[in-house]
This record gives sequence, structure tokens and C-alpha cells, in this order.
Amino acid sequence: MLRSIVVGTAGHIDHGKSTLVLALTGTDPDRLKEEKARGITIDLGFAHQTIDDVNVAFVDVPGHERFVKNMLAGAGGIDLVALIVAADESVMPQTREHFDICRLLHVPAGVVVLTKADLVDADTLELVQMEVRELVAGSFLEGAPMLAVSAKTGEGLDALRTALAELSRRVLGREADAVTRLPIDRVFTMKGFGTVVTGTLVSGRIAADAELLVAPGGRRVKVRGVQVHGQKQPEATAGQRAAINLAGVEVDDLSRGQALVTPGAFEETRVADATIEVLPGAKLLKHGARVRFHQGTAEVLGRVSLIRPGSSAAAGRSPEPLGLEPGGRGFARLRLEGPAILARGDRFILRAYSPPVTIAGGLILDPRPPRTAIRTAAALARCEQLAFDPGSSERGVAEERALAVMVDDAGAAGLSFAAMTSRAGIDPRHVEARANALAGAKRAVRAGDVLVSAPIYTQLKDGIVKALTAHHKGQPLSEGVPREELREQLFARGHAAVFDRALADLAAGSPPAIFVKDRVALTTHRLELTPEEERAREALERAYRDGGLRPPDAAAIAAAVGAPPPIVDRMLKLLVRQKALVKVDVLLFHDEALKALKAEVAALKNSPGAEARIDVAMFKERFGVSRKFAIPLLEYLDRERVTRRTGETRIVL
Ligand SMILES: Nc1nc2c(ncn2[C@@H]2O[C@H](COP(=O)(O)OP(=O)(O)OP(=O)(O)O)[C@@H](O)[C@H]2O)c(=O)[nH]1
Ligand SMILES: [Mg+2]
Repeated sequence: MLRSIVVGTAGHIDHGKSTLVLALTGTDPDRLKEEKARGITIDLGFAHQTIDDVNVAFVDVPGHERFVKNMLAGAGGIDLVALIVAADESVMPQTREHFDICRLLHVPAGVVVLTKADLVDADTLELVQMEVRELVAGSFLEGAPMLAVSAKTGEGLDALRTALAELSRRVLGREADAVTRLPIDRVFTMKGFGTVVTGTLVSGRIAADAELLVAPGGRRVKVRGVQVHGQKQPEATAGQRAAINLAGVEVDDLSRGQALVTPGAFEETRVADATIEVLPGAKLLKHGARVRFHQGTAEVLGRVSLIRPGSSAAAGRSPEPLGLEPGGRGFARLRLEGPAILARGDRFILRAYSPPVTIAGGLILDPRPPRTAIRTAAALARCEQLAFDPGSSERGVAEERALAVMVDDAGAAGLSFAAMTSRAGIDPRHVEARANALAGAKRAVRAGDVLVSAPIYTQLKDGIVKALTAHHKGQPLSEGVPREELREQLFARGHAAVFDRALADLAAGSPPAIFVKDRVALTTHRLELTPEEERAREALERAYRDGGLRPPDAAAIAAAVGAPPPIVDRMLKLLVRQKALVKVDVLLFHDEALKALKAEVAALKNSPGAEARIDVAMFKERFGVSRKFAIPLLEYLDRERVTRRTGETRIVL
């Protein structure tokens, strides 16, 4: 398969970007009537050409300052930039702005193309070269190929093709096996096909029949067909520009700025924590400033709040930080006015609300930060832990650090495996390994599909032991706290799997600290009864055992036990909890008597003859009980599925 790269043009209006794309590919990227009429590019244009062994997709952007917004939608997915400067005009405002945008987006490499070389003499060309060198000094374009070309004479075009092919070999491939994400840059209907969207597949792959999500919005769509470079293909892979034919969605339901994504891999968000880098030529980026946030092909309005501790001198609330100085960097919380699909590691651009000039760029650190105070030293320290360089080889270390922060943020609720992808940006294939690594490093504890911070887990385990100790002390006769009640009391907002794991750990320790049935108790807990209570308990149990199916009444009990009523009451409750006595309707029976009864009735079935049946009279006679006991006992047998009532008799099941 051919290598694919996406080359974006950049540069001032009328500097020959579209003409150059046409000269290189044979396709005029200006497709709108209005563009042809006005002779300028308004919206993104696309063309492609195979150069040597590389499939080069061109994204041609408008140079007009009013359409920088469209330029941004195109610049988000490019691998290389062709910075275009007309030799007869040299560096102009949008040359600078487009170049700044590429720098802030960390476009990895590119070429400088001096167009209209046929219009200038050698001295002028040299001057322009000097000016451009000055512009790009210290940036990713320092030392990049700089080629003088003329679309009119064809001069320099071959050298440019060679330079692009060469550079493309150095571009890192995009991750085809990661989650799918295609920011939509165009939506249209095609006769005979229906709805088609186009965009650069920044990660993952899209094959025919795939089920994807359009987000924000959350509509599920099915892929009908895939085209790459105008050709039908079984699938498109990361790094390619693709046209995707979608089933089950109308053109009106889709727009630029949405993305086609793997369901579940991203969550809509309106808040994100980020690193921000302000352009040296911009004004102070004020705390709370309203901005235009551009990411992928989306533009969303929002506000920037700086994450930094206020001066502690002031009493009460610390004064607001003023802002980020031109050329400065800092951490900020972005609050968007509409939903966005963001991932950790996304680059973005900020433009002023009005006039809309490019002022800053940044990197998303956390697309779903907790709602915590941001003007504190802790918030700043948290961002420092989250900060990273996406290009660095130390990415694994940074990922682990970020995960630890997010696990802490998540508190008792824990960080789910799903959030490890949608929030921490971890490839779903690596989630399990990362979770185990974090657990191995004792920074977190894993319970099923969630990670919880080690301190919270320890606190929970200690809390369980403490609560049980207090419970046993307060209610020595209780056999423990019902499991659910304990969870409500200690971990109501916590993840159930974490609580279960804590119980399991405490019960499996050596020696075990607790035992868990439907009630949880300390293993050290013994029922401590006073001698009087113990005597009462024994007498009661004996009385019920002896009573069998004719349990003692209150008077008989008082006579048999001879203890004060409150003690009798407590001991009866204890016997019920210990399951020595069983409540049937309002009566109590000894468990053994009921077991014997069930066995005996069930055994009727084995006697020769047809169906075994029993009625009230037979029951009274056989078991020697009065109606008062017979009725509740028979109903009990029905409930226990030993018998089934049909009319006046019962069938033994
Ligand atoms: N002589 C000469 N004219 C050129 C050359 N390249 C472009 N032009 C002319 O410059 C004008 C602008 O060219 P475009 O390609 O539309 O410029 P652009 O950069 O795409 O402009 P926007 O998209 O509006 O920003 C057109 O009239 C072109 O014919 C060249 O190499 N030599
Ligand atoms: Mg153009």
C-alpha cells in the first residue's frame, strides 16, 4: 500500500496557494462558484496526487483574514505544511498568522514555497528568502527546504515534488490501531449515494459496515462505503483523507466540527484543563477572557481561567490573577459554551472573541477535570503532574503520572477502564496493562474494571474495621452489620466493586479480620451474653424445640424462662437472627421442627398411590395441632414449595 500524507497550504491571500495545488495535482481546489467569481479561496479545498511512492492529499486553505476560521478547520489534521509566500509581496500578516497557527499546533515539518518567482528578479528573491528565514528562525521550519517556484513557467515544481516526497518519509505514521476519530470537514449529498462526509482520519480505521458515532450529538451511523483519493476502498486508515458514505443520517443532521468516532471512546465535554502558550505578539490573555476555541474542525466559544494560586496576602478570597503575558505559558481551565469531543493530547488554537485574531495555542491535559477550585497551589501542582510532551519518548511515564492524578480525582467512585480511554486517552488495548502497572506500583488498587487510589482504599478498609468495632461494642448481641447498610454508611458514593474488594481482602487476610455473610462482623467478635441472658437463651431454645409444631405461648415462656420480659425479647430476636427460631406468620417455631415437618410432608409423595394430597383436617390429625397452628404451617409449606393449594386440599409437590 502507498504511504499517505496530508499536506496543508498556508499563507497570505493571493500568494498563489490554490494555483500551486492546481499545478501540482491538476485539480483546482477552489470548487465554489463564489470562489471562482471572486478569485479567492473561501473554504477548504482538496486535491490529491501520487508523488513517487507517496499518496499526497492537499488541503488548500483560504488566505483571507476573514476565513482563518476555515483555515483552522483544515490545519488540524495535516502532517506537513507548505508555507507559501509570494516572491513579489514577501511576508504578510496572514503569512505570520498561519505560520503561528502551524507552530502552535506543532505541525511537525514542512516546506517554504516562494511562489510567483517569474515576477521578480534574483535580488528581490534573495531579499524575500532573508525575510522568510528570519520569520521561521528557531521554529520547526528553520532549515526546511525553501523552493522558488512559478506556476506560470513550471519552474521549481519538480524540485518541490521531490522535497515533499522526501519529507513525507520522515513523517511519523498515525496510529491505525488506536480508536477511530475523523473530524468532519465537509458534508454533502452525492447522487446515488446519499450522505457523504470527508475528513482526515487522525487515528484508527474506518471500514464499510462499521458502526460509528457522530459526536458531539451521539448519533449512531453505519458506514456504507469508503473512498480514499477518489477510489472506493474496503477501509481507510489513519493518516488518510477519506470520504465516508453514511447510512441512516441526513446531511442536515451533520456539520463540520463534529467527528466520526468509535462509540464509547470519547465523551462530550464542556470543561478541560490545558497548557496554554500565548503568542509573543498577542495582548495579555486575561483571566476569564472569552475566546474562540478551535480543535480539529470544530470552533466553540468559551472562557479561559488561569490555574494558579492567588496571592495569599489577601484575606478570604485571593485576588484573581491578571492573565498570561504575551509569550508566556501557563495552565488554564477552559469552559466551553457548547459541547466538544476532546482527548488528552489534543492541540488547539485560541483566537480572541473580537476581533478574531489568533492569540494562543495549547495542549489538552484533561478533557474531564473535576469541579475543584483552580486558584490554589494544589490545582497548580495537579496540572504539573498532568503536563506532558506528546512527542516525547517518555510518554509511558507521563501517562502513568496522569493516570495517578485522575485516579485521585475520581475519589471513591474510582476511574473506570472506559474513562482511562475517554479521559486519560489510553489506547483501549493497553488499558488493562496500565491499570495493572499502576496497581503493581501501589499507586492504585484495582477492583474489577475500576481503579481507586491507594489511600482511599486503605481508608475504606480501616473504616470497615472501625465501624464494625464500634458496632460490636454498641450492640454486643448483634451478629454484625448488614452488608448493604455498611456500604451505605461508609462508601455510599463509592464504587460497589471497590467495596466488595475491600470486604474480600479483609476476609481473606491472614488472619482474616472479618467474616462476611449477609452480615459483616469482625472475626474477633463473640456474642458476649451475661449469665442471665445465656440462661434465658438456652431456656427459650429448649422450650421451642420441645414445643415442636406447638410452640409455647407467652405464659408458657414466662414460666419456663423466668427472666424479665426485655431479656426474653432480646434473646428471642437473637435466636431469630441466628436462625434457631423461624418466624411463620406471627408465630415462632424452632428451625428443627419446621425442617422435620417439611421432610415428613414431602415424604408423603413417596407413598404408593396416585397424587399425594393433604387437607387441613388430615394435617391437624397427623401432626396433632390445632387449626391455629395448622393454617399458618400449611401456608408456610406452600411458600416453601413443599405443597400447592388447590381449592380445599393441597398437592404435595
Ligand atoms: N505570475 C504568476 N502568477 C501567479 C502564480 N501563482 C499564482 N498566481 C496568480 O496569483 C493570483 C492568486 O492566486 P491564488 O492561487 O488564487 O492565490 P491563493 O493564495 O490561493 O489566494 P487565497 O486562496 O484567496 O488566499 C491568481 O491570479 C494567480 O493566477 C505564479 O506562479 N506566477
Ligand atoms: Mg486559494
